[in-house]
Amino acid sequence: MPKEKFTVTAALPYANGPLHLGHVAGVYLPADIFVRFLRMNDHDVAFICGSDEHGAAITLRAKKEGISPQEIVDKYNSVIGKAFNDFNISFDIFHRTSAELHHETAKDFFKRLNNEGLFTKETSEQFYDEEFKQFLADRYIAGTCPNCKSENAYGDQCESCGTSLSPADLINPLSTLSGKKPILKETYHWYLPMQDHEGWLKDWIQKGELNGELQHDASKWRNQVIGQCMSWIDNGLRPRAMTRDLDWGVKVPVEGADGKVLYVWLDAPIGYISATKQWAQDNGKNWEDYWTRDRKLVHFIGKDNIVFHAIIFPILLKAHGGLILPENVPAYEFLNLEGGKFSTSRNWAVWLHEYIERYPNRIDELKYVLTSIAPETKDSEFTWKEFQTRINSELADILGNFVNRALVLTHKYYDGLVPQVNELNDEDKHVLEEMASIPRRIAKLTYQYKLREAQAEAMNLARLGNKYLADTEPWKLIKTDPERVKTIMNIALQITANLSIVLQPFLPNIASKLEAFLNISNNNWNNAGSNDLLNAGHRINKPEILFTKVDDELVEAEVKLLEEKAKENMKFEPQKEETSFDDFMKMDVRLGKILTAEKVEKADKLLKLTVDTGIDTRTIVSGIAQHYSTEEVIGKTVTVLLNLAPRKIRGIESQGMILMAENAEGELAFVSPEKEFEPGSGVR
Ligand code: B3M
Ligand code: ZN
Repeated sequence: MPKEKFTVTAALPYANGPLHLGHVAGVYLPADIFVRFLRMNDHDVAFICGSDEHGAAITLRAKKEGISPQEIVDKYNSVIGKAFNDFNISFDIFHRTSAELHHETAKDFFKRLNNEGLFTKETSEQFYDEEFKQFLADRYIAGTCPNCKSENAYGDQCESCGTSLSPADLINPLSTLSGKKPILKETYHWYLPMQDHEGWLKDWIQKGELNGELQHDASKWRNQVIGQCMSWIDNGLRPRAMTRDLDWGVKVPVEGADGKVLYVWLDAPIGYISATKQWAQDNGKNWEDYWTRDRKLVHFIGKDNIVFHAIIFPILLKAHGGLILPENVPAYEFLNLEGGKFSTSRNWAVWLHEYIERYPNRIDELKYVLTSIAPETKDSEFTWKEFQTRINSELADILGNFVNRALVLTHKYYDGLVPQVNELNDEDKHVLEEMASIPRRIAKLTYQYKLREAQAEAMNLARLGNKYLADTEPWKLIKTDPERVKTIMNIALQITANLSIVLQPFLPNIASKLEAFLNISNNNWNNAGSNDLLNAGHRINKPEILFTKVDDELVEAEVKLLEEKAKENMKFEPQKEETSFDDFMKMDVRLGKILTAEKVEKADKLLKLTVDTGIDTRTIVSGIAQHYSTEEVIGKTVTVLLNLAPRKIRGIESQGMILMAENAEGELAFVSPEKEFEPGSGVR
């Protein structure tokens, strides 16, 4: 392949928490493999990343921890940066969007687009928290989902049914800052009228064309990327606000924009450019060489970032003018863990920095496993059992076993000197042909971003070697046909030398060890496939064991640790003792309507309610006064346990119980029907 120029980016991780294996498998490891391969093929590559340090999520975390957003991002920029370094991810730069250079770059970018009239300034009513004196970004508003009635919905999305929402859609919206009902207040923002760009976007995404000229090979784009983009476009792109009423972020660089910052998804992708600028400054290069012409821009991301990298950022790049658009956006599906989704809040995760602390000598093993299960076209699953199986049955039993035999026998028969190859038989020729074709297959797959299959091809070379030795049994032949054995061992050593090349993108540490064992240095892909990488008489070094097997105790300990950590974070009690249907049917649960409500003297948690139960009106005392005001509950249809034995509470006879839902944070919610049923309707 002719030498080309690539700018490869990996999604900027939010600096509000550590990285887990899902992030690694589904963005950073594949990006690193791709870049290592490109470098081995003498392409001109810039590998760009950094931490994404703005956005509502970071300010929320800072509020929760009682520290400043800068302290949050400083902590996680360093935790994440160290983890990448320890995991041998070979970025050319790991920058950060709170850096001054990024703020300048993002402001210049915005000003240029705004001066060219790309944005429209619109006034609208947004939710405002009077107590915190702050407009509320989408994640700061919680309420009831209009679609599934779950109370677990936010201003941008319902966490239960996933419906994309806007704050105005929420039923009973409340501010997550004060817990109070927000008011609607007029504000203005700069909007990107995305609908104006549907025309060219369609051609660019589906055919790779821009103004009739071919820009990229659309056939190499993953179906799920094109599919998601086209469904966004076919549903009609809508204007999207490119600024926010927040005090943390890149200040909007125009008159009259006090208290406003750039929308994080406007500023973060520009972070790729500012990181390139910093790297170019540090290395005496011109950043424009990496963003303005004859270069392939490749964005490695997770599937939840597709629209930002394949629709919004390309609109901005094109509008800016003079900047390249992505050649490809390899988006990954999600990796799950031991039957569940990775979850920071439930601590259901294997954190990268913790893995490295526990297994500093198993970096490449984890790389191998994660690439083997990479969620390239569908969600996949990490289990510690599969971790063990792939390391023991593939790395140790195939790669490790083959390399060890080839090197140990060379020392045993030839005192560590590569033997002369003699006449080749048909089996030898077949093996050498296969050895030559595997690097070509790996290259083809890698240029198609099929890295999981590419790694499997590299392992096929180890399988080829293992089988060749098993079939030829040099340890038996040595007594009867030592000349034949020289040929066999020479070929086995050539295969080992080829492995030290083709494994480099995937298992760089292991590949370096092979080079050290063979006493060679071979980091150019062009040498892959050759059958004379080692000359007769070349002295190899003593080998070591490449892989130690993973024992059952490690698997059990890790699964136990995961379950224990999750239990610590378990939001909810485990299930109670089993009950019977008959016992349940003894309970008389019906709908009721609250008619009146009053606070109970000297009892700050209690409300005295009168409830229409459909069969009578009765008094019920309920411990909801710290969650609801009397005004809020009057008129509500609620679920009532009618036949609970009456109890005297603070001198008031309470006849029944209002059933409430309680979440992990201790917030209460009524259990109300999704339809207006009358009081007395049965619940079972
Ligand atoms: N910070 C990553 C995420 O959505 C987001 C990527 C920005 S890349 C410009 O988790
Ligand atoms: Zn919903």
